[in-house]
Amino acid sequence: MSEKKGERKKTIKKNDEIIINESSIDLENVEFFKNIVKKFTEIESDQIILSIPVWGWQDTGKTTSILTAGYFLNCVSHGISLSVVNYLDELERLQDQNDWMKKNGIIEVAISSKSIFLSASKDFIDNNSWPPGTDAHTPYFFRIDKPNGQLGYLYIPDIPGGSFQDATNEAIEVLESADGIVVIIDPQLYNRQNSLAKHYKDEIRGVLFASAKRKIPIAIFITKSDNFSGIDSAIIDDVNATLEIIKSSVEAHDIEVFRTSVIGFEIVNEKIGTQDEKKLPESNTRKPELLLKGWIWLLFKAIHRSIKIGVNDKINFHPSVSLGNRKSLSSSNPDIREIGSLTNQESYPILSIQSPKEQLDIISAANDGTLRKQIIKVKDSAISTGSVLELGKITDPPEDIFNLKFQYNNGSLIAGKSKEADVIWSGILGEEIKKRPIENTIASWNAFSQNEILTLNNGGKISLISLNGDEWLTKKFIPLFSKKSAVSSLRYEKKLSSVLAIHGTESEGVKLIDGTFDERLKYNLKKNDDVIFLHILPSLEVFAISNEGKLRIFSEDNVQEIEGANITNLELISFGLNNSRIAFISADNTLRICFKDKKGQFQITGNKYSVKLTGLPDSVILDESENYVICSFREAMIWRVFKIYGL
Ligand SMILES: Nc1nc2c(ncn2[C@@H]2O[C@H](COP(=O)(O)OP(=O)(O)OP(=O)(O)O)[C@@H](O)[C@H]2O)c(=O)[nH]1
Ligand SMILES: [Mg+2]
Repeated sequence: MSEKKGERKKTIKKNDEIIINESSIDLENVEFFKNIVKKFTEIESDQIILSIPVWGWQDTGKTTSILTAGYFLNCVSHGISLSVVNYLDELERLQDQNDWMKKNGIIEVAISSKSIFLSASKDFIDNNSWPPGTDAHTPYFFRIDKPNGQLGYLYIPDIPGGSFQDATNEAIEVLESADGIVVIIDPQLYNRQNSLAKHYKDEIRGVLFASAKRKIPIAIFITKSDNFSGIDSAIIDDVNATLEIIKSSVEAHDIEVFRTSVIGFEIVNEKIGTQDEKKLPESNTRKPELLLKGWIWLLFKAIHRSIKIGVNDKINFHPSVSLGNRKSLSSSNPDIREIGSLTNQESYPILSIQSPKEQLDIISAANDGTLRKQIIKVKDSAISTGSVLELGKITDPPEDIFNLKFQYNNGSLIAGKSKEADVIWSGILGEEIKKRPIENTIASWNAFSQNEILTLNNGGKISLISLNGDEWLTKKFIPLFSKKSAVSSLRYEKKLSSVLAIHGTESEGVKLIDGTFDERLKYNLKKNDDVIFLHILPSLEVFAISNEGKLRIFSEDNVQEIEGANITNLELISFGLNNSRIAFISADNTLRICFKDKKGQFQITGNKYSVKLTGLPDSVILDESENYVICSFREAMIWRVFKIYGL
């Protein structure tokens, strides 16, 4: 009994008094870190989801502060750790319970954030380089752990400083759904005596007042508080004193000022010697404790606030991560613009593979089957061509090589006709991509691994075929559908360990575990009989085209017909990696994008924001980041590169 009582005391109840007690922290205490570890350990709550934007002007230290917190916070020493979300099952469960999460595509945000954070950390932590200026909204989505378990999730929208300066819709939205805010202040800029500095100070006051009014905890970071920045400490003292005055006049229950640095005050110029000044000190010599303290304080306050008032149901995750420039971010109109072209091309793009930021890695093929990787660098909405690498050859290529469907899987390339295929080419990119017959003609296929393909034949049989020496052999099969149809699509969904298939008017799924078909799954889609093209998207909605060229998206309970999309050329449709966007050429020779708007509805770009092409391209490739489209014209030997803005 007595033990139970003790436990209850620790639990945070929805009672203001206890909460204020539990959430009070003494920032000056020498044992701050030790105490906070204990306090985080004691929190008991359901999974919490927080949204914490970092406000600041351009180049003041927003991205660096986020990357530092993401890497250095460690629950054993700080009470809290941030990590990428790798296992999505828990998040899926949360998403199932919350419609707003579904609408926002929280899973997609987690997936894209993982690769963004891991690659940014590589530069910032391992290579000691400062991050490039943020040129589009970048979602950071972390799992929050405390010493004895998972606490929940943290969304940090990193939007360009320019968006805050211009007060774009995006800036307004992230501020509106905040559970707490970091306000970054560049002491040098703040201290200047000119009209820009006056404007800067006015804006800071504005954001502090607005956040205080919304009663969210506010952490003010005076950034670059280190010797490395060369900012005089007297300036920092001055700025600190002014901010303390504002702080005491602001009526938020929680507001604190922190002098922060991603490097640490102790590291002085001498230490870095003659190194390139632009390089950061080695990550293991950095001491960002004060910055971490600011984050810890803010997260602790925001977590308690969230426990008290309940989960945030207004977070806007901005699922479509665009690379639009600062100007276009202020407009919410999706817009496609040409940013350059490549002339005298003897190869034509067939596929885009994952590439570093500001770069497109395009695999191209020539008529004779020669494969190449073409690097295209993108900077400030202009392109330049990088190196070209020969990557082996497709042996015995068909005449219509560009009409094949290509899939890239962990270094290997698989190709075949998208319909009625009786041969499949496969091999490691860089070596020979060999042609081999398959036992049955297939209606659709999907690479399952380097040497395995899932196929669906006209009769409705799903097979897992694998490469055995020089032959494709059926390993396992299951007759899933009873009617014959030549129009079908299948998709292996890793998260569900399942194959989902649509075959004419029928649809069904089946578990695929350890290479064996297991129980069947319901996958009831609305019936649609006049379709000539089907493609299952990762959301399990289906992108379909009717025999009259109408575009329809159908799901379990709905068929959405999208006005104005007349698609007659089925070869000129390109699905991005996440399939949150689809590029296509409509019958009027116009390059358009089909995308999901913030409400979760599919739309297409209208005439004004699409590109009318003079001739019909031979191929259309939406790049892997889904921000660029490449259209190639064989006769003219040209690739035209387009950028998608405003999504
Ligand atoms: N000395 C010092 N310099 C810093 C620190 N943080 C940032 N900087 C400098 O400020 C520059 C900009 O930092 P970012 O974090 O990229 O700035 P941002 O606010 O994200 O800028 P935008 O993305 O353009 O809006 C860095 O490249 C560094 O040169 C710091 O703690 N100490
Ligand atoms: Mg930035």
